[in-house]
Amino acid sequence: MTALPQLQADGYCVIEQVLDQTDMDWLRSLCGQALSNVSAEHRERNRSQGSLVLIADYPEFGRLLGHPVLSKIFDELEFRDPKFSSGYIISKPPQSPALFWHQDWWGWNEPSSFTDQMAQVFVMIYLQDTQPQNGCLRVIPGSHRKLHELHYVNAHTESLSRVENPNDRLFESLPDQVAVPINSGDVIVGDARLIHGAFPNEQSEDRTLITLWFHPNYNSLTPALQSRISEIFLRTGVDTDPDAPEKKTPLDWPDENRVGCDFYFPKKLAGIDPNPWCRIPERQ
Ligand SMILES: O=C(O)CCC(=O)C(=O)O
Repeated sequence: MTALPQLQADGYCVIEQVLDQTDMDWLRSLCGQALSNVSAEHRERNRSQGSLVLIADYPEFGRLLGHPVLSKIFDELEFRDPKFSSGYIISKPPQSPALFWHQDWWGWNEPSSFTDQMAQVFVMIYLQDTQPQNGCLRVIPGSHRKLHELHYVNAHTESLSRVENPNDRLFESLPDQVAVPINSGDVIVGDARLIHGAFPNEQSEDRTLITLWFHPNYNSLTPALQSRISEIFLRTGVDTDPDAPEKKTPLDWPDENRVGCDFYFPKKLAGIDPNPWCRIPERQ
């Protein structure tokens, strides 16, 4: 299946070998510098993820946002008006636990959440070959459109992030899971509604990933959703990285880092209340 039909049917697709060795070396070096600033407390608080570092603090990531490979992928996937909200470096140390099962959509009050409309997608770039043994992505295919029992569980809790109960079922394998092994240079795109998680990293090297969040058809979203997206972009009303050295947003980036990517930045909507956080769908 080509990328767009797979994304529509399964809720994710893998686009193979689009970033070259130079890109990957540069990303590994940039993420390595950012991760060297991560505190032990941050690691403890995000034990399941491994780390959760906002790329907004590192203006050099403008080059990734503006990379022609991304716009080519978006064209292929027929994203008409993609806007960026946030991005994270998620790095699992050696011998670290699974990432809990979850989905990332927060606008379930909006009726379009139950249609084919994709309001938010992840773009995942793993910085090394990644298989089940070193913590690759695992997904429940089709769960972006067919609600699963796990959609009704709030997985975005501090306790799960800290792995306070390693026996929680959200860390376990599921009968309907599919592993998504990839090679360095591949890019995964997936619908935020998809139930997904990651295997434990059982190997002796870090497993590092960059997740970028985009809104493929931003201009077709309600003003309330657009307003929340702008808040996320501006790091107001939510902050997953409270101990970051300075709280930058991409609007603080020097011009040289914004050029070629600022058309992805959502505009601030004056006088429009942001959509309430609604991370769990109502039972249909
Ligand atoms: O760590 C991973 O492999 C997946 C990260 C993830 O699920 C996310 O960014 O939402």
